[in-house]
Amino acid sequence: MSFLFAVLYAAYDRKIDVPACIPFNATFKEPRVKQVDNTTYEVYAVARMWSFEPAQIELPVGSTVDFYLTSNDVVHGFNIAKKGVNMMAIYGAVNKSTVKFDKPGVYKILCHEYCGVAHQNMQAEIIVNYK
Ligand SMILES: [Cu+2]
Repeated sequence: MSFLFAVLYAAYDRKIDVPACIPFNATFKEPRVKQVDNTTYEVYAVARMWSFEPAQIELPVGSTVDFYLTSNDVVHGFNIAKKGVNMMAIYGAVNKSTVKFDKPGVYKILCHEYCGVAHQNMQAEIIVNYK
């Protein structure tokens, strides 16, 4: 129990979103980037053997992004290293994490859960730049 509080406190203190599991429906299997307002985006990411869609995501500096993640087949990982994001992509389930991109750069998304022969090629990228 105290571990849970420690995790929640750490997340709150560092302003890191705790990944959440949300109810699944088929619309989460349509990969897309949706702009909600000037600084807020939703990314619907779908992992499959052996790629992520969308494979390239372009965002302006200062964006806050809700990532909704699911898998089309086996379990995959979804790691944005520079952002400390570490989620699992699971068929029939949706995981969510919110990330703010304050600095320009290329942020690699890597699969960190072994998922078959081409696992090591499984990546995507987020390009954050000034508009
Ligand atoms: Cu993999």
